[in-house]
Amino acid sequence: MNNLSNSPKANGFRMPGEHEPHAGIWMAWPDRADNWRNGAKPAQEAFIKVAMAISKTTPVTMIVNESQYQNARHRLPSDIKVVEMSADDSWMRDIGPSYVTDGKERVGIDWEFNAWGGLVDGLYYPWNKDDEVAAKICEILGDRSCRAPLILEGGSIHTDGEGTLYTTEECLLHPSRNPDLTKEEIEHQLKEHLGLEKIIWLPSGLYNDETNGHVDNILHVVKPGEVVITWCNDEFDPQYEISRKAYDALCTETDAKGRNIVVHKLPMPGPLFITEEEANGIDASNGMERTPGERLAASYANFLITNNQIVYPLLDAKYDEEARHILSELFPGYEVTGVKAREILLGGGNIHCITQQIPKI
Ligand code: KQY
Repeated sequence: MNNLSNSPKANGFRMPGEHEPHAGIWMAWPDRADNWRNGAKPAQEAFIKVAMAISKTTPVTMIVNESQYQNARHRLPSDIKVVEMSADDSWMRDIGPSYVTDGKERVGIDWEFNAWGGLVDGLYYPWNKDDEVAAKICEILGDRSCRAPLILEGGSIHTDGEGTLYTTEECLLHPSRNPDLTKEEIEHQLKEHLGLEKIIWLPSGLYNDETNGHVDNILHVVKPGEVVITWCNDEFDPQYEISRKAYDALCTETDAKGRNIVVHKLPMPGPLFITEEEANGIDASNGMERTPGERLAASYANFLITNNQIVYPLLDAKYDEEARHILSELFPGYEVTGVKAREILLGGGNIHCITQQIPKI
């Protein structure tokens, strides 16, 4: 499958939307002390709560480094599978496979991973264990995998399952990802690997997002032709312009099926900032700076859709209920589960970033 003349698209494969049925969700146990405060113990509690919420509707598998295997196995409920597998950190959305299917078979697309920027502005080095995770998961599941010649993280794309992909120029055109490829060449790789017809580009992701603006922190596909984005009403906030430009880009586009895109809005939590106590609990490192007072890239759009359930981050008591209400209206008949997620946010992402779905075929 690695030769593009024999691409997944040419073979009738497409990437399903997240709203389509899932066979399982994979996660990775956090343990890096230079990303997760206090030896990652508070983050581990948050990951357990996320896994338990998901497992109400979907089987969960947690990969864990050897040194943490016993701890994870004892602390996670027995219905959550724990698999020892090496990883450099715990962002399964970005290191796991992006699955495509032809209705008979599932194939995992295995992107090249460079820790959100490699030696240009990556967040840690080395990242080789993370880079091997997607192929290992496919092998465990008995699925073929296809190594794609593109540096890309799963959180930098959202698909609708009907030929449309949403992404940001800030991330995919960043010099730290694929500087030798043109925008058209990147589009070609995406279309051929994921079975797409159209790419919709937002200019940027959320303000101060250390992933170089992953789309999953500002937008989520609700269903084909409908998305929800993080909105900001304060014209003095840097997020104000970013959200407006995203809205304008979406409203002036049609999707792969020629539909006008319906755009819903979620409130922006906060703004939220890292406290001195939180920053002091994180080991110093070269890539990930954690300074007291730094703005956190907080967004309710960073939720997971899985088998008639929405698992969304609780981030700010002032807006958590409003976010729940909006998500309940957007997903009628779905269970909407909020999980306290500040500890995940402190690591640089949220619930969507730490999960990866395996589609049902
Ligand atoms: O998908 C993501 N948002 C990953 C964030 C990585 C942050 C590493 N500190």
